[in-house]
Amino acid sequence: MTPPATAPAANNLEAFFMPFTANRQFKKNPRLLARAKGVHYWTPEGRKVIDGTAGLWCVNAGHGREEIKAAIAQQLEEMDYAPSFQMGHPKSFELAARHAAMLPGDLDHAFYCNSGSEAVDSALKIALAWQRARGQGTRTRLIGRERGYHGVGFGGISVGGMVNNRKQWGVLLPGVDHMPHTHLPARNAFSRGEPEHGGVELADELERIVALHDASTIAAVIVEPCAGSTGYLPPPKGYLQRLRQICDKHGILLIFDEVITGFGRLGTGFAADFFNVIPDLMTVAKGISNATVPMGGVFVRKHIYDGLMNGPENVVELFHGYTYSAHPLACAAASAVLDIYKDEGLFQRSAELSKYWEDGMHSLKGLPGVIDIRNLGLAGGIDMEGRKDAIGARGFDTFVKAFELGLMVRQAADTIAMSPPLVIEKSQIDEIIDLCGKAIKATA
Ligand code: PXG
Repeated sequence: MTPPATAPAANNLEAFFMPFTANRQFKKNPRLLARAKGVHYWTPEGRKVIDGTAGLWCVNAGHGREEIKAAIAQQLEEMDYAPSFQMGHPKSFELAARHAAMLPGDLDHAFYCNSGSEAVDSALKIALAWQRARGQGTRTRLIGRERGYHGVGFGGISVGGMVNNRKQWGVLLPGVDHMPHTHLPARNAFSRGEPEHGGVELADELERIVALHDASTIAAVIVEPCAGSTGYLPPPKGYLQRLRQICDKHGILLIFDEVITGFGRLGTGFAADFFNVIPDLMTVAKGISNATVPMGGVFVRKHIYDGLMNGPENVVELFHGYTYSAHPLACAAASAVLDIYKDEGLFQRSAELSKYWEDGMHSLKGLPGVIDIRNLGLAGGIDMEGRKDAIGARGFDTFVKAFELGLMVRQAADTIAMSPPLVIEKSQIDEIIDLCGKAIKATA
């Protein structure tokens, strides 16, 4: 179904202070999206663009899903809003029970919020509160990783490791340290799936950090199981398993930030399933609601929840939450999304398509300036050689060219990342790869 073209865009773009955007450059030469259905966007002029990125890694079930629309509309009719502080509404409990049932291991309690950034800050706070509740209040350090992206709250940028997201904001949280990132192009370039080399030795860097600070000062380690925003970096074999062992050995909580990997991206419900490593806490957002209503969450294991349920019963156990925690519209949307994932077997579909996707991505090897291609599940990254003295220029030009050709990709410096909706067809994967290749050639 092709949505009709809409009226021309407003002619004044000045007032909106755009996020993570070169505002002045954009406003001189804007790229606008006006409609979406399935795996396509349409510009205000009616030009069709295939969505190679599921929006921003979030529209896993495809755009314009009628079932989600109906669930949101019905909820709006019944009750627009209800507080979740000292009150409750049925859909929040129902959703949490559904999430608990689909999560691996004993990740069986859900805390809800409105975004990945809030999920990360909530998880870090829960980790600190839990350590304190079990009498280990000296454990206040948080360990992240270079090139990590954990959203834009002060907690998230502190444990995050992307320099541009940190350098404008001063000293950030104190007592944070970082493990090295896991990108080893000299040893692992053009890996298909999990890279072979370096997993255990990279994870062992955590031992070095523990030796430096002493385990008694460290509350938690947070990592994306497969780094997303930095250009899609699948972890080398054995890495996450080893991190789990080290955390267990030292009483450190392990947090998986599954804002991108959660809800089917790797062909399993969660990366925790894919790697068979159960974190103590897991953060999610994006695919939880198919991006229809903003929502995030922290899933916690039984011992974390139980550890906080102490003291007098009339005392609030966690002094944390948001006005819109478990917003009824978000819960209604998230529940409808779970039905779609299940009824259409979308996680399985993602797994089945991942080999075809891998072959497509790696067919771009040999294009001018392409120095690495990586993939895992239904996503991947392509590194291009940067232009002399102009880091990111080639990447940006490639992103713009792709959009002109009718493909949406994401760009981080000179890396292109793609992560199509899980409802993508093989012929549409062919189209994405073809257009991406053309954009790369055009900017050589
Ligand atoms: N954690 C991870 C792992 C993420 O990928 C967040 C937290 C923050 O989520 P919110 O909902 O607060 O944005 C993210 C978000 C990109 C891109 O181009 C990635 C994200 C957001 C925007 C762009 O890679 N990830």
